[in-house]
Amino acid sequence: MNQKVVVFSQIDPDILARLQAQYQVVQINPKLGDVNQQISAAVQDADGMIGAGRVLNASTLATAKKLKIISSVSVGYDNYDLAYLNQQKIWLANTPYVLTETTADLAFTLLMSAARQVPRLDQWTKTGQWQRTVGAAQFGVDVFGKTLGIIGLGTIGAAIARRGFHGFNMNILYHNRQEKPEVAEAFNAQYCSLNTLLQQSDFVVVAVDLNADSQALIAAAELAQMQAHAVLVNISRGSVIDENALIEALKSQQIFAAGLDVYQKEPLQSSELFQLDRVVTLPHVGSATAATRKKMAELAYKNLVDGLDGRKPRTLVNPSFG
Ligand code: 8YV
Repeated sequence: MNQKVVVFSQIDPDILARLQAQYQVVQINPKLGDVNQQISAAVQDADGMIGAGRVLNASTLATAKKLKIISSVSVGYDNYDLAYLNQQKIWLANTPYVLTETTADLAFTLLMSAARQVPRLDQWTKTGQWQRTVGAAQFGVDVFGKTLGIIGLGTIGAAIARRGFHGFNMNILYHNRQEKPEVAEAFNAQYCSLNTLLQQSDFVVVAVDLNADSQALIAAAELAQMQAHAVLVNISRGSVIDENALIEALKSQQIFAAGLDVYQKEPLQSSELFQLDRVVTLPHVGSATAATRKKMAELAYKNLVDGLDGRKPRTLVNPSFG
């Protein structure tokens, strides 16, 4: 009897077809009712799972009796209860590296859009408000040669730093749980405390994983240390920033602007952020190009097949017990 695979989010159709040809596939469909109830029922006799964007933990996986592997189509894995998966000896694989450059491109897109107020001025122009030479209300802030502070010098953070250093002649600061001189030297990045980074950066890009240390890492006290002309960009996870504190900082013009791709609650369908004209909001599209999502799906598929065949997946989050 073919092994059973639960597909718990939309995945690439080619990959889905391959899975359906190899395994007994059950797809979770939000239109059919409560997703967690569907997952609990489907995982009872499942051997593997593939997808993204769902919380999988002791509650949703309690009925899983023979689950070997969860293959996440994402680099972030904050929505999986890793301690529980380790206790149950369930492999968790993710899709790092293949999305690095695409996500770093998006981070810089947000940085430039917020710096020069592109969405706001686009609408201003299209709604016929350009009736004379622009004035201070339409001015942005310079990027070239300015100071870029990266919070989280992981693979994506390093790719963002490379763009700033080589592309815009920026001075790079970084804050990380530990110093990474072997990475930083490539773009002359200086390690500093979070406070120093916030005080000295013209642009602050948040690129950390979401974990116990980074939850609400940027709150009112941190925002108050930023410069009035500074721009904050978040491409990590929404919960790394206290969203209410950010709204207040923007309303009181403590900082110049923000570029956001992630939010405390997603999908975000209403928020005071939408009323703030110096905030650029994107719908969690960091890795969202056709080519990159295809690469992520391919890697997640290979991880799943390896795990189902008892081989250690190539990008494993929890290799400790495998
Ligand atoms: C994912 C992401 O594509 O990879 C991650 O961690 O946040 C995005 O690139 C998204 O979570 C859905 O797959």
